[in-house]
Amino acid sequence: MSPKSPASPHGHGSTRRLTTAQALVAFLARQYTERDGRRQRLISATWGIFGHGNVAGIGQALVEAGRTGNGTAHRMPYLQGRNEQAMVHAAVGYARQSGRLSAQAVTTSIGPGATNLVTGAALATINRLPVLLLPGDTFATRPADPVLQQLEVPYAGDVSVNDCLRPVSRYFDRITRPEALIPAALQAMRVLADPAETGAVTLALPQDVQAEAYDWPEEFFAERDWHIRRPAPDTHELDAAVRAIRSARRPLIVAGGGVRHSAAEETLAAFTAATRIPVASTQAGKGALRHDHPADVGGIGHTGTATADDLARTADLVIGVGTRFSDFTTASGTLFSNPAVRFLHLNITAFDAHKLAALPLVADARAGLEALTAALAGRGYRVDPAYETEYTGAKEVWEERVEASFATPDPTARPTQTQVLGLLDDLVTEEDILINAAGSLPGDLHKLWRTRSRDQYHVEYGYSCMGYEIPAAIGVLLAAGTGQRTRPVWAMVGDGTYLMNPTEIVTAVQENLPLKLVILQNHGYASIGGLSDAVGAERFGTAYRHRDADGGFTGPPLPVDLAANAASLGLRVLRATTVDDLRKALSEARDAEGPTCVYVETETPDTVSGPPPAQAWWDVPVAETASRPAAVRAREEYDRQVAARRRHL
Ligand SMILES: Cc1ncc(C[n+]2csc(CCOP(=O)(O)OP(=O)(O)O)c2C)c(N)n1
Ligand SMILES: [Mg+2]
Repeated sequence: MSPKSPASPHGHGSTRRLTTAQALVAFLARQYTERDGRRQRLISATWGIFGHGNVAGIGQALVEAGRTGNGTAHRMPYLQGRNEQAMVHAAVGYARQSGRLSAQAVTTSIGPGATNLVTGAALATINRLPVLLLPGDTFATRPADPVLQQLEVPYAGDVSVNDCLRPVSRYFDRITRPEALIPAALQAMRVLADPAETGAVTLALPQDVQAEAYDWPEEFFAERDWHIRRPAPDTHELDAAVRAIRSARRPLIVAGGGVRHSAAEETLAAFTAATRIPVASTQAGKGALRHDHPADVGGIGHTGTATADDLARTADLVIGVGTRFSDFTTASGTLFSNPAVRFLHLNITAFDAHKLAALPLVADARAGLEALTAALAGRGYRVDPAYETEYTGAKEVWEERVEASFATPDPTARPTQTQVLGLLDDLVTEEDILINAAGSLPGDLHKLWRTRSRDQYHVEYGYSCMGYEIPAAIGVLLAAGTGQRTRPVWAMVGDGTYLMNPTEIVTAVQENLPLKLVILQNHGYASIGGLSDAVGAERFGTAYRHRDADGGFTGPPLPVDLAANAASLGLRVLRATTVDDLRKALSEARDAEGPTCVYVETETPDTVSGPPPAQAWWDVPVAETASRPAAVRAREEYDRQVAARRRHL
């Protein structure tokens, strides 16, 4: 990195001769975000797996920036992953825990390394979480097509496998000349730091361009602050929103992930304190209020509580705050069944704010709630005390259901999954963070978990991607740790999920991060097995068992030992058989300073020891014609349910 001043193609000023990769890394190390007076690095570290597509370009640049970068402030730390998809999950976990104020980059080789990013990119974009993807790409100069791992498209010479990343990226560019990096890098930062636009951002880097030198204008390497804006509502939209709230008799708030991204929890609490409007939450919004806040009525929708879902059925005004109104939230269009129901939606993206033909209130969640609170204050709006008594009472009834699911009457028995949650509930404080994404756990957690702090509940349910949990826990640990003291971070996985992606255990061991992994063994897919049963598919292909004589999988469980597997990757493993063992193991894991795993075989729950049944429907289309009776019966039920669907116009 030697400054020099040749005749610059940029007119005047000094330039620095660097490779494209060196320039990109130096640029990334000098970007900051700022919101509410807090300033932090926009890209705090770079994950990478090297191959011929990035080893000599970005790889060499990371050596310079990690070791000999000028001063510690502009170092670019490198994190070594094992699987490209998992590296994106880790970065996403980091970004979510950082409140989207800080993100990480992920560099990969060409070909399989790059296409392994696609699932992670989709997850990031769907959940509106920032991550910068830097896949290598085939030569821009095309000296010897096809090079190793090059996709040849006979009808289009400019297509590479990286084009798979376009639909899952919020910004995509291919840097085919060094100087094209300047506008592309600035656009990439704009999107990452834009609360309405953010998601996966991809800069595809042809391997020859990565290594090519160029005289960069010195200004490109100046520190740059990206203000994370909090747009205030439009006065016309605000007036309409206030009128709608003032005329509502049974309003219900649906709090989504936007409440958390905006750090609007306290503002939401102040709004409900003034209005006493109850707050239901989506998977991403759970934790917007603490579970014991009087206005919190728990999860909403297919995996919701009876309290929230009954309120949703009778609500005359549903006030969305930072939600995507997914099918799980709306019970596939069947939940909001009051004929007079209207929607008001406070969302930073106009795209979401207009869903369900809502009155849009396009604004940052915190700014919007502050404006609503102020506008309503002078007019003394508050819900009828009878409505408040109704939902407070319903909440108490649901609490009894939670108690029943968590209770462990026999300490020598094998625990059910909900009893595992009950034991954790006994153990954790507001410090602990629980991570999960798929299987039967998201439903159980959404219905039952008593969230004690704003960021305790980390369930990725935009993409519900099996295998998110372990790498995400690493990202969360990197974001949540302060000095020697890290918060207890639990990755909760089913056996199917564990098998999907255990590889980043090695990364946690390498970094000595005190990951607490809980493996719940039930020999297959309890979730999809149950769903399969309900839709007439007879649990086909959902159990991990030996083949039977008929060719199905109803034989004995497979002799796999996931505890031994986790131990082989470097975890300390505590095996628990009974409720009592498990209580001790969880407590020991919580105190552990290194990465630890608790392994438990769970009992199939009965109606008492299991989770409450679904309180609302979810649309999974059933075979319209079939010869087997299970599917015929399931279709009859399906037709009955689908008849209740409404289009909100
Ligand atoms: C990557 C990925 N593939 C497939 C699915 C569909 N799916 C959802 S849950 C599930 C089974 C999860 O099994 P396990 O982790 O053992 O949890 P359990 O259902 O037993 O609670 C599957 C296959 C998914 N969500 N993610
Ligand atoms: Mg399972």
